Amino acid sequence: MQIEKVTLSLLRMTLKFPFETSFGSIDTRDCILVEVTADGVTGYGECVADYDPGYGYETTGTAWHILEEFLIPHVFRQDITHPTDFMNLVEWVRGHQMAKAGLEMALYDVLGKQQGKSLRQLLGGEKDRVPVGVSIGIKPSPQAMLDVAAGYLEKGYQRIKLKIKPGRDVAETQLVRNTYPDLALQVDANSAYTLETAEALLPLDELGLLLIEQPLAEDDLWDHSQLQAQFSTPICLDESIHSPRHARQALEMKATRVINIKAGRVGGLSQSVSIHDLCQEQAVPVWCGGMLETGVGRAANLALASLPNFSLPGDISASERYYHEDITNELFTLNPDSTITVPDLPGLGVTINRPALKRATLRTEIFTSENA
Ligand code: OSB
Ligand code: MG
Repeated sequence: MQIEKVTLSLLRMTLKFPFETSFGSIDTRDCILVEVTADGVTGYGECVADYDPGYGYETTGTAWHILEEFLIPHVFRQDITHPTDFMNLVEWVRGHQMAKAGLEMALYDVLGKQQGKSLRQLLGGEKDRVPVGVSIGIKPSPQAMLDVAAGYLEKGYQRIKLKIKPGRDVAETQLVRNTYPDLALQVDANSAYTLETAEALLPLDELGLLLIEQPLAEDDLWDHSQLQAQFSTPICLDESIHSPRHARQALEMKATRVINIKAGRVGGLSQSVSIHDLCQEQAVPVWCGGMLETGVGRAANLALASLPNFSLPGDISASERYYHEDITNELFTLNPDSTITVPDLPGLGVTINRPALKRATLRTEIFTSENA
């Protein structure tokens, strides 16, 4: 494909409810929409970096810089036949996985539209509906957490994830567990503990949780292996895994028994498939994480989660759970069996709601082979 034009748009999406994690509370979610035109076909990608570097080091500011200065000029100079070419081409850019993944997703959308194949087909997905759950932010009290969980169960979600941080952890998880003894339940600490302070989480090991997600720092692979040895509940790594290599090392070190795959965090969809395949060979379950995506990134997550070893429900909730106004015309809804249907139109299978996009856009810049 010969890339003719790339448009970046910085978006600020207004959440229906504040979302609190161990690294902060947000009312709005920023991201970058990447629009690629190649051979007359336009594809979309979502770069999931947020305004601030609380989840990882990337921000919309760093991602814009890396895209503008390095990734976009590079793709204008190359002939790319498949998105996996792109990943090899930009390997020389160290890190910045979210910036790479945003552009790569748009290339997949273009390729799918050119070939008349859905992203699910391009990635080798099988399921046409994928099991999903909901990720609930930290609340001011255990009772408030329980009330919110009850509301989502009423809507039909069959798997709940509770965000936790020191002091807002055991009591809320125990309350939800005692109220719903059979619920598929898991927690996510977003790196809020150290090997020492994580001792406070030992009571969670009695609650039959599916997994405990990212208790320790991103670069604490070794300490995660020490912690896993103290817990019978599987530890699941999110922030720590940036590549198939990290995934292999974490498994060899027994730092994790489950992996949360987010295409943004690992440099794109093709790397996500590699991690999926590696885990499948070792009978290690994976699931699709979420970054509060718009309809664009949500469509990609659904396609990814349709691969066979995505054996735990994903953090891919219905569109209505997130934003006052999404930027796609297609809105994803929850099926009664706690699944969401995977799009099957060519590419991502979504179209852009232009007026909504315009309302969410803070800044746009167009790059062509002449000005990049
Ligand atoms: O750690 O999984 C996480 C959102 C932003 C940053 C990190 C995380 C999350 C979520 C949201 O848990 C999941 C979703 O998109 O519904
Ligand atoms: Mg997480």
